[in-house]
Amino acid sequence: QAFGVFGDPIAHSRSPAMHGAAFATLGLPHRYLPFHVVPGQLEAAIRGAAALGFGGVNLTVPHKRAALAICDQLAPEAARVGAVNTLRFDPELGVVGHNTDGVGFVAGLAQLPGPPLDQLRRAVVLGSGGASRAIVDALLAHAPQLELRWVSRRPEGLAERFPSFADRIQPTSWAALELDAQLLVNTTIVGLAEGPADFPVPLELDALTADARVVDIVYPAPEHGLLAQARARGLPGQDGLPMLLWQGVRALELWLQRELPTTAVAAMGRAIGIQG
Ligand code: SKM
Repeated sequence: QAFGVFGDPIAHSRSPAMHGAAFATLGLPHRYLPFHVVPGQLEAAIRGAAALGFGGVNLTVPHKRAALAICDQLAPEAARVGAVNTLRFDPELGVVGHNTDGVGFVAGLAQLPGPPLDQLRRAVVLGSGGASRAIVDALLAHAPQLELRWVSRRPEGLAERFPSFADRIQPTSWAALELDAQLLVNTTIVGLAEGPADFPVPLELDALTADARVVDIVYPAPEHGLLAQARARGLPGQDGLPMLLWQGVRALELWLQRELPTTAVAAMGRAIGIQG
């Protein structure tokens, strides 16, 4: 069976190597290919893949929102987040849209030492773009005690995006940012040397708690960026590769309708240069 990833651009994607490694380990004859799909062709590409008997596809930038309207059914998290990164072509249900970015983030985070999610009380998420919405949703869904500070240049209306979690979201401007938290997640270009002038770089990480973790989903993370600062303070940190790995694992589990063995997860991690 065929699988793939649609994006524009797409040449940089590590998903083909990652999923290919899983199929090899599982002894499956499936194929996973990258496809350059421009926005105007998204619907035709999805219908075409379904007609050709693909099992499913991943969607990456810039297709995750546009795909919502093309899906026949949406999984609850995809509807909440307002974005789809995994399509499953189901003979009865049609095109089913899922979002595995959030659960992928949470699974990656669990690999870093620190308090378990159900004990997490305070987190800061920098940025309000597509990736951050999936992360905010998954964190609030998995960490019932969590109060989350969501930092954006335009914080107005952020909490209302998640009616079921609105009372646990504190929309915050960059100017009012306070970092007394157990988890700092960066989904912006903060830390990149060429970031815009109004981004506060470097951030002052001193206020993070002693058990705090830092995740910078930009990858490869810049040498002088947040992860380097975290490392200098002895705090555990990770870049975006664990999230990439685990969103792929969860997508593949949806397509194959079974849990992946650790050998397959490890092979997928090796294919992108990390430990799974
Ligand atoms: O959500 C993922 C997507 O499933 C695949 C991907 C990639 O291949 O680079 C990146 C993320 O957007």
